[in-house]
Amino acid sequence: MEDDEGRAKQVAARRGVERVREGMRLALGTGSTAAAAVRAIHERFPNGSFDCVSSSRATEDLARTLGISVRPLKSDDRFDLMLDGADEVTPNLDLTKGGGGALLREKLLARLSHEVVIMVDPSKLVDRLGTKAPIPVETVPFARTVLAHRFEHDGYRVRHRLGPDGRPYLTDNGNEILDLTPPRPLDDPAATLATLSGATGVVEVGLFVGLATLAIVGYPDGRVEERTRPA
Ligand code: A5P
Repeated sequence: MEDDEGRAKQVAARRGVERVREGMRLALGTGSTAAAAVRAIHERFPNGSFDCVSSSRATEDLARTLGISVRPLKSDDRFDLMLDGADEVTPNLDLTKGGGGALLREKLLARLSHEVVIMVDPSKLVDRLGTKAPIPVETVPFARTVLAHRFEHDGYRVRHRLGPDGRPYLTDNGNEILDLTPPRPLDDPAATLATLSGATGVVEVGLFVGLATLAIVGYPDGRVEERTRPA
């Protein structure tokens, strides 16, 4: 990550990792910024011991390569801290997530985490969700065509996510993803989330409303801004 965006993500990730303490129960997110955070954890605590669960195989593989052990989720799990990226962040700390396809596991881990710290570069800041990034909707494969038709009818531009090989992208849960571009940015993301989630065959929606506790915005020149949710 050598460009401005990459530098900004590194800056945000390093600041996020300043919140990590030895022995913490950590939920690890997915994507390039979350990966930068995992590398920064390794740099800061080369022999550190943590209790980690990951939101994706990709992050799990990276952590293990660095000697950070990752275990499966347990029924009564709670995490001190989740470190993750996002595709969009509003002033309210509502998020669009799932550009990396890990939305379901990310949302579950965020719900189980005391602190959910989102690290981004400034390109992710928006006034309203649905401005820059599509809304990823994870669907069971059987329902995908029906859901695509329905969402198009509801006014969304719908793109069926494909993998690099041109075949349907499959999540770690074996599901497919529809990326929805709304006709206009969302005035009420909670309402949109409720409507999309209610469609039969939808597994999870990449709108994260009221889950983030802190957003860290890194800039390529090393500056950092921290944003909390307005009271
Ligand atoms: C993964 O599914 C996503 O939610 C990522 O957190 C999001 O796409 C941000 O990714 P980058 O950190 O790579 O920009």
